[in-house]
Amino acid sequence: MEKLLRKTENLTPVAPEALAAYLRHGEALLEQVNQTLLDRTDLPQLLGGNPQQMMFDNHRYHFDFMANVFEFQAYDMLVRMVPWVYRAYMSHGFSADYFLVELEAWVDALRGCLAEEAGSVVNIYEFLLQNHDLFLELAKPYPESGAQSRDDDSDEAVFYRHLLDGDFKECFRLSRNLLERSGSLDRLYLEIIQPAMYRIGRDWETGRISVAKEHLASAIVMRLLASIYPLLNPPPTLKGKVVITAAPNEFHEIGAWMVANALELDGWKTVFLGANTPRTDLLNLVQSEQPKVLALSIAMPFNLRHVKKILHGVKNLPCDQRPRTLVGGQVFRLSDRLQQTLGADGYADNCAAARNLLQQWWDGA
Ligand code: B12
Repeated sequence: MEKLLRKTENLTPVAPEALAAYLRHGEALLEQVNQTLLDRTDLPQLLGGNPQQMMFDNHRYHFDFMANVFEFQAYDMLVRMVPWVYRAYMSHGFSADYFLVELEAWVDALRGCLAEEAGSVVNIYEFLLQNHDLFLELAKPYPESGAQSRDDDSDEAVFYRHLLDGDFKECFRLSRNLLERSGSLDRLYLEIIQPAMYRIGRDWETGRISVAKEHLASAIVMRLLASIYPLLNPPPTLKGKVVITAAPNEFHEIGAWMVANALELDGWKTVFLGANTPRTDLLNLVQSEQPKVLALSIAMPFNLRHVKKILHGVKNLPCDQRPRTLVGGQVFRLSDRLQQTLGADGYADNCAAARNLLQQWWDGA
């Protein structure tokens, strides 16, 4: 990975006009790439027997992702994501050659649709093609974790196995016991539920569990977040109001929900909106609720551009209605550039760090 990260230092930024052309021609590019793949007689082998829809979805995700890479010039995010893409799709049967064929199809489509603006964009695709073998190397499957085995009797491993079994009652029992013993919601969230959900994600990524099993685990965790929290008797509101939401098109809401619960327990008045809140509605709500802080959660790189627009909208609000902005979520672990480029007032890596940062803001306010 270090080698690839160093190589990205020589990549030239994609000019704003080239990004605009890429976005303008998006549908034509996608149609051409899809058609090139559909014309191949070896397509069933390239897709490993998967439905063509999976390939169409991949091309659209790819396009949205690359637009964000170009906008934020986040080539570190690019090289950290590509091994994930290779691993996830190959675990589900796609062949390694699929990526070479697909990337070549993008280069042809870009040269055809973007004409002279294509240069800097094509360079990035050529970088991906030249480094295919390194990406393949980095996409090797994860080693077995051992948490599936009954030998590992740590709370986190036991919780994870109950999640895999779809056993809400056992997950609840374990969580309540742990809270009674430690009295710490941070411990339950950060040492038990969060790592167990990261494992569930890797299991889905590597094809060990189905989408249905992953949904079951998410549903259990959401039932837990709703049912365990009231046991802690939330205190009266002593501090300001915080609006917390996942970004537009962001369906990962569990992390933001943890942040909301942790802040509410710390005396903040929280307005938690859940997943996928549209930008205009969110900005209207900020104006009517007038919170001290707007907190945004982002897991998927393709949602960064939406957040940039929201932050821009907040900056344009009249001074007396402008909340401080806080961002967090897994996307920030993919690139060092994002926090700075997005320009939010703060970032926190988890719910405990969010609480500490807001306390500093409250004390300083
Ligand atoms: C559950 C889940 C889903 C569920 C979400 C259900 C729900 N109601 O939330 C569903 C099925 C909707 C889903 C969909 C998808 N998912 Co998903 N999902 C997950 C999974 C397994 C768990 C997420 C989770 O709850 N984690 C636990 C929480 C507690 O952790 P967290 O989000 O990091 O939050 C903590 C911190 O980041 C931070 N934080 C979070 N938000 C905020 C906000 C602020 C303001 C602050 C300060 C801090 C903060 O504090 C939190 C608590 O400490 C993850 C695996 C993983 N690694 O998390 C994959 C994962 C995130 N998903 C993934 C993918 C690819 C997808 C899909 C694209 C799949 C698909 N092909 O459709 C879609 C994308 C949909 C979309 N547009 O958003 C990938 C992302 C890969 C990547 N690097 O980009 C992951 C990593 C799985 C994997 N290993 O491959 N997913």
